Amino acid sequence: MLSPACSFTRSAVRLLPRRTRAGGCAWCRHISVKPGDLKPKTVPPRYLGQPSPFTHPHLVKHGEVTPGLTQTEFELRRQKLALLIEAHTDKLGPPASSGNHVAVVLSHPIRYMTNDIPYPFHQNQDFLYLTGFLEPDSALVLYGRTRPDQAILFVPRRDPGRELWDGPRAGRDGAAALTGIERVHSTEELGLVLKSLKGTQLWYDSSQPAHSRLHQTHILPTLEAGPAPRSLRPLIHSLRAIKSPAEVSLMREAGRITAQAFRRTMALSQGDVDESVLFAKFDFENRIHGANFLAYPPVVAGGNRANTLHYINNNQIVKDGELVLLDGGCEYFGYVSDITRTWPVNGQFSAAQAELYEAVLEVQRSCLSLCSPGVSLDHIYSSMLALLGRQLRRLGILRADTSDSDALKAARRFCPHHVGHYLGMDVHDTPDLSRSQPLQPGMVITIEPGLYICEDNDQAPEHFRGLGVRIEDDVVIREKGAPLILSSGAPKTVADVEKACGMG
Ligand SMILES: [Mn+2]
Repeated sequence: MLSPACSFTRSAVRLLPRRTRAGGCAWCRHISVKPGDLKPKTVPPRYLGQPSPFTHPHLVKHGEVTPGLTQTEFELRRQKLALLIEAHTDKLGPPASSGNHVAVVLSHPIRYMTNDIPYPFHQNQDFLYLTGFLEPDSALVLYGRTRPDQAILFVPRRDPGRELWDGPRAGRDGAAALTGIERVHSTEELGLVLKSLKGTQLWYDSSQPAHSRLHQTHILPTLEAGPAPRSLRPLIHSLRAIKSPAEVSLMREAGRITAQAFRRTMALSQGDVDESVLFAKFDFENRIHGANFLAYPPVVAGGNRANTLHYINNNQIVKDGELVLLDGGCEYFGYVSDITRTWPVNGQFSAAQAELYEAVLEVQRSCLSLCSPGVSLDHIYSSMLALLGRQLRRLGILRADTSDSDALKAARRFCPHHVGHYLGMDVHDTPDLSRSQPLQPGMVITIEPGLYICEDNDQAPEHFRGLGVRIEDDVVIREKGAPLILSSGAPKTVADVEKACGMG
């Protein structure tokens, strides 16, 4: 029987009778009650391969799949995707065969650092977005007539031999309890199930399969048998681009954690400091305050190395009197931050450093003020170039009589990257979404202008050579009023940065 203390969702409970053994709950084994027992016997809940309400009540609340995200929210995402597919079908014309649709999203495989040593597993975000399931070698199939609103989840079979090495798996019953998806099969049945759904329009991205082995074994035969699949990724990305309140809360936390990591890393600064020390401090401060890990290898670039945009060696000495540029972010239960600050390691901007820094800051502030619905990232980028061009003239890096069009060209040289990108589950989130499309409430973007003046640039005034400055914030677009800045806790004005550096 089902213990009253067992905190399952209704959908899971409906499946329970045939899975109940020995009077206990087969999924979480919350409390085992045998007929005739005077006192219920407590058995530790079974670990489901990822934090769950049963094993990690301090992280995952009842009804949630991952921290902060409920089964209902995941179900809503799948329903929205089904509606999008239906709407898209009307646009593209009827599918090649019957009116049935099947959408397939694969998980990532385990990737190996060397031999049989795996990297920490990182889930395919599209799969994670639709299921919340964190195991490799899994798949989601959505199917239905006119609208694919029925879900089947495929998960690795339980295997004591493998689980001895890799740790427990959810298995079919655990995955059903966790995700609320009632129909769960073992992954090896994926091909068979797809075959049984034949005569359908397939929605699947075959050009870059997320899992090449599952693609070859299970999907290719279906692909060869049927009409060309339609691309699914752009539809998922258009959903992922608009964040729900729960997603914004997770991103707010990621931003808060990383902002305070910046404050504490600045406090550690001193003349002559190894980039690797700042890197380690930043990593530590993110993790110790709740981040799962850094979202990407951070750039910790002292002096002229700030002009190498993707410098990630982080192994040289930043000298007394130099700036350090740190571009870093964390991942917090599937959502990331991406923040850049530039500061003097000895805690005091020189006159030239402050002048260049203030110029970038002014441009960054103007760009932030443009972040509202209807404006596109590309539009903010054009504005950034114009504003940077003006600053380059003011700083004397360009001659005062430089024409506007030449100033724009120069701005592109001194800032070779875009003003920003979409942000969410990924650092460069939803890359299928054009930056020319108007921003909408709930979108999250970065705003990150910079000016980079190489030490060998003999066109620029000498006191600016070897300086590189970027200032990057994470921004939520809101319906009305000013945008929400998720990274506002990271010191940004010259005064605040110098104060933070003096806190050590
Ligand atoms: Mn960025």
